[in-house]
Amino acid sequence: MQLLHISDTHLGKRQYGLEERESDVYETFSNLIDLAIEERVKAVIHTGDLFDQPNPPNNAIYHALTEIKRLTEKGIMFLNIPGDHDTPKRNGEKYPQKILEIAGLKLLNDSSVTLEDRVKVKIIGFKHTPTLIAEGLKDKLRNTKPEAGAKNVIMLHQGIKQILPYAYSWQISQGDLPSGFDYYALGHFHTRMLQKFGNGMLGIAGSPEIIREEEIEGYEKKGKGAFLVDLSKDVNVQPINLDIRHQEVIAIDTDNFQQEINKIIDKMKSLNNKKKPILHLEINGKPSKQMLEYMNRLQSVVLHYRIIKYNVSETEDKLNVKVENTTTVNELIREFLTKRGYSKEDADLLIEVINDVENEEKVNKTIKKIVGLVD
Ligand SMILES: [Mn+2]
Repeated sequence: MQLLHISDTHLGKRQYGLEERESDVYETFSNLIDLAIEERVKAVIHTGDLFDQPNPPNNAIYHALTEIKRLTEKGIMFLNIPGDHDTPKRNGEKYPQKILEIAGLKLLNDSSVTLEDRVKVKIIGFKHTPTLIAEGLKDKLRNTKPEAGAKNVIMLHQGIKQILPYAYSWQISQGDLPSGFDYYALGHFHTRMLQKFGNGMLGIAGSPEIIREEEIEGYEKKGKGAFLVDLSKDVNVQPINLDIRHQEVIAIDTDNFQQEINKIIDKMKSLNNKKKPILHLEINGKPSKQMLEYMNRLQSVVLHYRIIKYNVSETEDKLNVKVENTTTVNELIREFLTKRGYSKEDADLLIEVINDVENEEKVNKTIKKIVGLVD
């Protein structure tokens, strides 16, 4: 018997406010459903954060319903546990998954299901439990035993101390996991991981899309996608990669920025991806307005680029500005800025920003004027 382990699909997520990114997330989910149908798995097990929010946008509900219906019509079950993202914040409010139960989704909310063909597989799933009440979950786990004569799978959406050892980011330790299970299906961590655990395997399926910039390193090393879990004999887990929109972190040195930007443009063209990539840029050196303008050329080869870090070298940044008794602060700033290459008009606008720093609305308007969004 085969299961497809997926997780953290975050349907409804619109990264960087881009409609294309919301569509990417739906497309990737459809690709996972295709994969489950192609591999003729018995069930898809989804370990939480199916949706990005407990009150997902209509588009997200529509896509989830369509895809789960497509799956269940082929006789494949969709088992899911609630993650932290799809847990309602209001008392008495339903999980959004409840809507999908109409299309055949089965929500394992501290409950289990048994599947049978040539082997019998018992799957137990626990809802995400926040750190403050983790003791309750630990009690439940202590009372959870594998069923004799069956293959046993446990589904959890929790931070595990040994995997992410930062304060407040974990709720349980590896030692809290009940022993004797064949497959430990974990959600919550977005970077994939697969390891032996007792006599079984522990798999963190990760998010199939790059939901956060920190996931890029893991995506480059391990890819993104799903785990195909075969329980016919001993547990056998095979990672399957999906072709997703490429994202990359690139450092640019401001000394040769024109050449560096051209190099990036060539590289992005040579990747030959179906979808234009997203770039996260680190700027080393002294950024200038001209450079930021030149950077705009990237727009022809990427869907989106963003500057994540400036490593500014300050030592060579001193300019001589003459100060006389009658010199005002504004005049000092204007002289400094014009020596840095700003036009008198831009310098005046920047002085306006400095003087109006308390008035956010006015500052925003002026900044838009500076970057040429309005006149
Ligand atoms: Mn998540």
